[in-house]
Amino acid sequence: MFKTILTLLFIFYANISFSHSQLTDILPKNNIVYTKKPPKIELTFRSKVKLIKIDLNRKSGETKNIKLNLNSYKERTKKFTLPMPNITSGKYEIFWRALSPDGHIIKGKSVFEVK
Ligand SMILES: [Cu+2]
Repeated sequence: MFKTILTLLFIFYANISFSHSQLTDILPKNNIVYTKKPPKIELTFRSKVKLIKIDLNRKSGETKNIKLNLNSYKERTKKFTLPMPNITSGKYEIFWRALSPDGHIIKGKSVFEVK
C-alpha cells in the first residue's frame, strides 16, 4: 500500500515537472562575457510555445529598453531566432515570457555582457 502511494506521488510530481515546455537553450547565454556583439537572440524550447514577450534591456548605467520587433514571431514554435539589434559594449539582460502548450506561463532571463 505504502509503495503504491509512493509510486502515485512520484507519477504525480513527474507530471507536474514535465508537463510544461521548458527552455532548453538561450543565446546570448546567461552569465557570459562576449568579446564581440552576439549575432542573434535565440530561444529554444522543448515543445511549441507562443512567445508573449522578449525584452532586451541595457543594464549599464540607467536601465534602457532596446526595442525588438516581434511581429513575425506570432506562431507557436520551438525555436525563435531574432537578429541582434545594434548594441554597444555594456551589460544586458534578456527577459522572456511564453505560453506553454499546457496553458502555463513560463519565463526566464539571460544576463550577458559585451566587452
Ligand atoms: Cu506547465
